[in-house]
Amino acid sequence: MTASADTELDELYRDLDAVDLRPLWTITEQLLTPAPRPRAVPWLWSAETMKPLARRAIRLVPVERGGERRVLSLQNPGLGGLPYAAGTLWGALQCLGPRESAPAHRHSPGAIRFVLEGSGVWTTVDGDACDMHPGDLVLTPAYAWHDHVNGGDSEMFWFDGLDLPVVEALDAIFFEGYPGPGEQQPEPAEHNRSERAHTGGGLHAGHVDGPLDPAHSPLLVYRWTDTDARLTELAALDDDPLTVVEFTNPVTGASVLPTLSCAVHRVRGGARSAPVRRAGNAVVVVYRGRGSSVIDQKRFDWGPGDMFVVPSWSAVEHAADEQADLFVLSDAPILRALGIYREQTLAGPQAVTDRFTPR
Ligand code: GTQ
Ligand code: FE2
Repeated sequence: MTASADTELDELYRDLDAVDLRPLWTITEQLLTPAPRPRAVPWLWSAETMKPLARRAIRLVPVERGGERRVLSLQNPGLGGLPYAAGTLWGALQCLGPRESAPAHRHSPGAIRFVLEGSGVWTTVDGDACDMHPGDLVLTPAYAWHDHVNGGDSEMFWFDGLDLPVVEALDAIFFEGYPGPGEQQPEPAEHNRSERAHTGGGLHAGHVDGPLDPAHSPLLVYRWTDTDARLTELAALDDDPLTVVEFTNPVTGASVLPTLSCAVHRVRGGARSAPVRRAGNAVVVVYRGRGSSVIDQKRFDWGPGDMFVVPSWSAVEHAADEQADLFVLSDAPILRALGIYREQTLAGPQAVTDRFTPR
C-alpha cells in the first residue's frame, strides 16, 4: 500500500468516527462470535457465606418504605459491577424477620420466589395471599401487585428470580408503589385462591419444548409436596442420573412466565449427569442434598441453600454425593419465543445431540 492510500484510509476512519458511523469490518468478529460469549462467569454463592450476612441485615436494616425489600442480589463478578447473576437474570436472597412485611408494589419485570427456609410468610399477588413453605414456588408475574407478609415468629429466607436485566435491556422498566390505604394489600378471608382453582397439574416431565404463552400461569403457587411426589414417581421409571420436572401453566402447558422457566433437577445419589450446554443463562439454587457441578471445567461443591450461575453455552454436569434437588431458573422461554434456543448434550447415555428449535 502506498503512503498516500494509507493516509486516505486513516482519513476515512477519522471521518467515519466524526459522524458516528462504525465500519462493521473492524468489529465483526467481536459481534458475530461463533458461539455465545457471556460476560457472566460461572460463580457460586454459598449459604454459609450468605446466611450470616442476611441475619445481620435483619438485625440492622428495617424493611419499610424507602428500603422496601431486604434483598441481597447475586452480583456476578464478570458483569463489571452490575447487580445481576447473569446478563439476563436477577437472582437474590430475600429475608424477612418475625412479623415483618415488605410493602406492596408492582413492576414490569416478572418474578418468581423459591422458598428455602422458614414458615409463616405469604406473598399476596393481585389480592391472592399465597402461603410460602420450604420448596414452594410462588409467581409474581409482570405488573401484578405484590407484598410479602411474615405473620409468624420465624425468620424466612427465599430465592428471588427476575427477568429484570432483560426488561431493562428493552428499556421497559416501570415501577409503582401500592396506592394504599395501607402498605399491604388487604388480606383475603381465604388464602391460596389460585391453588384451589387449579388443583393438580402444572408439572411437566422434562423441560417444556411445546407451547409458548405470552400470558403467565393462572396458578401462582406450586407446592413442594407435589413437586417431590412427581419427581419420585418419574425417577422410579428409569435409572437416569437426572430427573427433570418443569413447572408449567396448568391450562396451556407453557413455562410459568413468558420470560422465565422454573424446574427442579433431581440428581440421583452417587450419580453424575451428562454434560450439556444450553443457549441462555441459568441460576441454580440447591434445595436439598450435597454434590458438585463442573461448569466449563471449573468445579463447584455445593450443599443446601447454595446458589450458582451457569452462563449461556457453558457445559455443565452435576454429581450428587446424596440425592440432590436443584431448583433451576432460566430464560429459555425468551430464546424459544425468538426461535433461537439451542442445546447440546456432549456425552453420556444419550448420543451426542445438537438441537436447534426454531419457532
Ligand atoms: O420481592 O418484590 O429480589 O421487587 C427484586 C425486586 C425482589 C420483590 C427482588 C423486587 C423484589
Ligand atoms: Fe417486586
